[in-house]
Amino acid sequence: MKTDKIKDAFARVALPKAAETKEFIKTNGHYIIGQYSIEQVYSGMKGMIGMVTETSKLDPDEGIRFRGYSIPELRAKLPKAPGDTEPLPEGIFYLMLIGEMPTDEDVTNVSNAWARRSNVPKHVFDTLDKLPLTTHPMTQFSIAVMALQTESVFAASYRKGLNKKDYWDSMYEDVMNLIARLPRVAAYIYRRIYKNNIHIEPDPKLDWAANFAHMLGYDDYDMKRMMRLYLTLHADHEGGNVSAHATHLVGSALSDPYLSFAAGMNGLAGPLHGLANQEVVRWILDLRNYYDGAKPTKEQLKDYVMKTIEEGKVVPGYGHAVLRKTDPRFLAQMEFAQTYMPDDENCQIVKMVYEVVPEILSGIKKIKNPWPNVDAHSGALLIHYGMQEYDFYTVLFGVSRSLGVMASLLWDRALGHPLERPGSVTFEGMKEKAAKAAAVQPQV
Ligand code: CMX
Repeated sequence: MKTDKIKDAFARVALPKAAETKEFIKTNGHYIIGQYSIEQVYSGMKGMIGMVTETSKLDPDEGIRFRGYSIPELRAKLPKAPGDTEPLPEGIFYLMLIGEMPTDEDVTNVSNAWARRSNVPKHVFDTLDKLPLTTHPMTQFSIAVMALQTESVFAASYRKGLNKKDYWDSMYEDVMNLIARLPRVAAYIYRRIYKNNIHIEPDPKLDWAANFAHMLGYDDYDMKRMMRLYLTLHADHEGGNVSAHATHLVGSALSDPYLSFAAGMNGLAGPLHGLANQEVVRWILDLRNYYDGAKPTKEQLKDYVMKTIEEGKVVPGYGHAVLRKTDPRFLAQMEFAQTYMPDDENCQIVKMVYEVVPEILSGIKKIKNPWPNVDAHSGALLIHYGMQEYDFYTVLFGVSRSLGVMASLLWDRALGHPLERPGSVTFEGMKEKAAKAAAVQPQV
């Protein structure tokens, strides 16, 4: 069989780690590392450590680090296409998967592997063609991923009989094939809905992001550069976010990567998670309409934010379950906008929103984080390059998120992580626990 350098590199780092983890649990498993309050149980398990994720770690104040590297460090250090200023997403995938900063050659290997594995079977397009055009692009994306499941190497191998130790091997094939295929699927959905069903063939000479931009119909260099940044920035946000956790949870039942990723995408499609990127643009366009299309003044903007809150809605793109400062992914996009599109009106409004919203949200006691997240900026960049169809934006997020959640899923299987099955209690059971705790714990 042909050698696969990426697979060999993964086996080199993952297999000894699996043995090390097993030993670690044997010697340290009895230590108590957390005590959680009833409030935390009711708060969606926020802050509870309930899983081990290797690919990235989120610090509330500093933001995300991928294998220890911050966003500015990654923008500087990850390999780039000749002449480009932004990293190739192949590099962040390699970093997350192998845990080592990739060389140019490593990134070329990933690029070539994905180009080779990118064929999408016809029945996937036929499935999409049966859906009403009004089906939301994220629903189409999830259905297409499910249709691709016929190709699962893991599912076929498991059916034949698979040793637990070898799960990771056929998982690797699925992970690489799935990531390779997603840009084609996503571009098909985009052009089917918005470009009269006229499709563009892939160009195997292009890197993953540039080829995606090309198939979407955006061949200018600037959009390709932006796409490389976009697909790098959205790749991962440690293990507990809805898309990562859903992928991990479903994968823990040994559902193959296609089934697991579709679950993650159904979570990403929620407005409190990835769909917020389309909601931000909708909110900005509504705001502009409200003021007859003009760029609003700061006072008008403040009034509009208050109106949103008084109507019982959230200000999209602001707040976060973990972050307590401005998201460095937002800052990277703002810096990109200031460099490449300083006069863009929507980007200026995004900046103005950033100057206005945190102060207002800070004044509302219940809101834990008044600062912008990744979704507050991305839409304005896309509009600048001509992609106005904001219902599609979360699909772009999904293509990028595949990099982190698929790398994590492969680690889950390589380390032999078990079926996930947290305990639950009834309300009566919770009241009993509270009464027992009240008898021995100090009253607040
Ligand atoms: N605008 C108005 N109210 C907000 C708010 C915002 N941007 N962010 C939080 N709040 C409200 C919550 O709705 C909640 O209200 P209730 O108690 O009445 O339900 C309260 O403040 C407390 O929320 P929190 O503890 O600060 O935040 P959570 O961890 O519960 O939720 C998030 C985090 C992201 C869902 C929330 O901040 C939000 O809804 N933001 C807007 C949507 C958004 O941008 N989502 C994208 C996040 C990034 C991503 O995953 O892509």
